[in-house]
Amino acid sequence: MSEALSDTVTLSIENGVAVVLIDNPPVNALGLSVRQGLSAAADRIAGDDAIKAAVISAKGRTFPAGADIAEFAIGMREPWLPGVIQKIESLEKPVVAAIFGTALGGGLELALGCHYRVAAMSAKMGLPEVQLGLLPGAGGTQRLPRLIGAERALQMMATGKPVKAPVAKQMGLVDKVVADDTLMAEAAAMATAAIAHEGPLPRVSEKDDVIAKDKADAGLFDRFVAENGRLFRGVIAPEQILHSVKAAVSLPFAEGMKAEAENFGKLFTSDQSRALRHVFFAMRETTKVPDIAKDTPLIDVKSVGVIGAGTMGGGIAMCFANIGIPVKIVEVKAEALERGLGVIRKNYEGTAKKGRLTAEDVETRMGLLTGTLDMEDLSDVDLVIEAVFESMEIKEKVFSRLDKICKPGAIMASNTSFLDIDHIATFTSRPEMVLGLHYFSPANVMPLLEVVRGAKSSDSVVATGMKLATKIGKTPVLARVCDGFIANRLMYPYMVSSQEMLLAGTPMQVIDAAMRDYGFAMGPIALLDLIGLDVITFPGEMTMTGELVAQERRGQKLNGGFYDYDEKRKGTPSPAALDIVDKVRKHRGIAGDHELSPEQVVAGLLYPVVHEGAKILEEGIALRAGDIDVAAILGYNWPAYQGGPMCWADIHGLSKIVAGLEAMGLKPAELLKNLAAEGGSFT
Ligand code: 3H9
Repeated sequence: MSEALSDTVTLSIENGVAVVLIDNPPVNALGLSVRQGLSAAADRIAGDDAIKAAVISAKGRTFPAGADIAEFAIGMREPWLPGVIQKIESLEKPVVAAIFGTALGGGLELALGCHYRVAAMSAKMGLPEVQLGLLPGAGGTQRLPRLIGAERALQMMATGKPVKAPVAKQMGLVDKVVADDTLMAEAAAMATAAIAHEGPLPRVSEKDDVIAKDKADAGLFDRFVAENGRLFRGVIAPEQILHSVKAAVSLPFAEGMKAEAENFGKLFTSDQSRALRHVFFAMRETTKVPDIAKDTPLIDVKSVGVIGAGTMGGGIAMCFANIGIPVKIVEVKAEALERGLGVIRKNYEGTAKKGRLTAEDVETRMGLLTGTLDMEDLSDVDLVIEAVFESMEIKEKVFSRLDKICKPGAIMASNTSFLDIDHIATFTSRPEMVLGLHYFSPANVMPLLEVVRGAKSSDSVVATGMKLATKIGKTPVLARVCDGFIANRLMYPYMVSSQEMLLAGTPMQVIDAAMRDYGFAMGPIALLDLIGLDVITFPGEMTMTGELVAQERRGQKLNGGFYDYDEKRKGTPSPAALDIVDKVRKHRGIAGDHELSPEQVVAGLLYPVVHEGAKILEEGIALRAGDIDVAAILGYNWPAYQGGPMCWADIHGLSKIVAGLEAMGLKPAELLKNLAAEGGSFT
């Protein structure tokens, strides 16, 4: 008989062993009622003589995957998790954690508070709090080093990467790893065996043999920082994790816990954590389309056709071959087809060289790709994705032919990055089957897929597009039709403003450094060089990119661009480009003496992005501000710890942005102005 201790925790007793089960779907997060239930369980275990030992585990798919992140925003109530875990560890009867699924964050900390840990073979364990801009705040920074040593603990906490059960066993993180289907029986047996065990219970907080070595190693922390510099760049949580682990090594447990709580508090209220928590939920929300019913029938996509074997087409084809779906690739000329297939093979072989694919995988995937010069061969595929040259005339030719070739029920998609999907749909007799699937280059790598919903696209077609995106490992963001959809439209003003700023007198390296300091991997001018100067067209009759291209400088791919590049791809401002900057200034009558500070650069480049984002929302192109943030983060490497443009705007201050835009001579979007006026926010 099991007894409910709270809405989400039950206890049953079998042969003197109390089995405490958490049942809080979907991931058994440690919300208020779970903490209440666990606290009550500890009281019961302590006070009931019929109970000699206990097992803590969960129902459903996983041992708790952490604190309830949703609760952070609404304010947490007692009992707090660190106290609950302490109460369990202090029990005088043995408690075993039976771990399966993903024991993450507070979930793993709960397991660390138990006296013994047994894990299912398929389980994973980790402390991913850093990815939310936090640190493990329920004793994790104090107990983990005592168990596996400070260095490994730092590694796990600063990267947030989980380890698999066998590795956890090797590290000493768990006592035993067992076959998945025997977990509960093994845990009960372990608890029963522990009843007979004499001497004090093994409490991690009382262990000091492992960290004794760390205490003696004076250079440990400096070494960790020196070897892992990139983990600390821009973000504040790793530093606080480091301080907390230092406390674990140098202070008694209780004092270390105080230090951990203090450091957790600093992060909890930080802008970075607010931003990263927003991103966590935004990433998971993009698949939700409010006006499409959950039970909308999906179209079964068992085969795909891709038109165009260029860089885009090839990358798109790989996405499907990677998950075992056969792809027919159509080209006009045999050489282009051969070249395209050759590039794909080289790509796969490169991955195999890095050890991430076997030679057999390469052949299996290549075996799923068939090249053809005849579009008629697409008569039996379930989905066609067109990735040909961006010209409406060519799209017309392709889609009107596809309309004749494709079987009824086949989806016809375009990978266009700016052309009107609704217009493309008119080239067919079945506009409801047409949508945009906009990949980012390289298509097999970039995690974003914009699913573009035409005015007539059917719900089934849209729902299938969204589902398919997750199947091929992408995060879909739904967009309505407009020039540039979400990510490219959003970032165009950023690129344009960077050109204007350079002409007005801020040196390119100052612009780029300001945006690197903000958190981008590279600034906008260097980014242009990387994308290629012939890819984006800027307004004005004489543009710097136009002049550079006229000199055969197309960026990193050809002769350098704004920068000259050495063999290590390190760029220095090019004298040729500086001449062109001068030439364009003269032509346009710009003095070029207006140099901005780094803060002004950030404002000058990002305020126009926020303005554009507000228009994208206003026009209903994106469903939510969070979708825009996800598109910027996944499509343009916007630093996640800044939350994406809309969340950043909320944190930065909407009124400040409105005033800044007006000072730049721009009329802020209505939505932005209204939100600023009423003290509202995008996210
Ligand atoms: C922490 O523990 C702090 C402590 O150290 C200190 C406290 C004092 N809370 O990802 P999925 C939801 S910080 C609330 O799609 P999967 C998620 O939003 C926490 N909700 O599934 C989604 O909802 P919906 C440290 C959560 O199978 C649904 O569950 N822990 C939480 O691809 C399914 O999620 C972490 O950071 C949560 N903790 O992946 C772990 N977790 O269906 C965060 C998930 O409405 N979680 N949800 O969209 C994960 O990494 C993945 O969710 C997991 C499952 C691997 C568990």
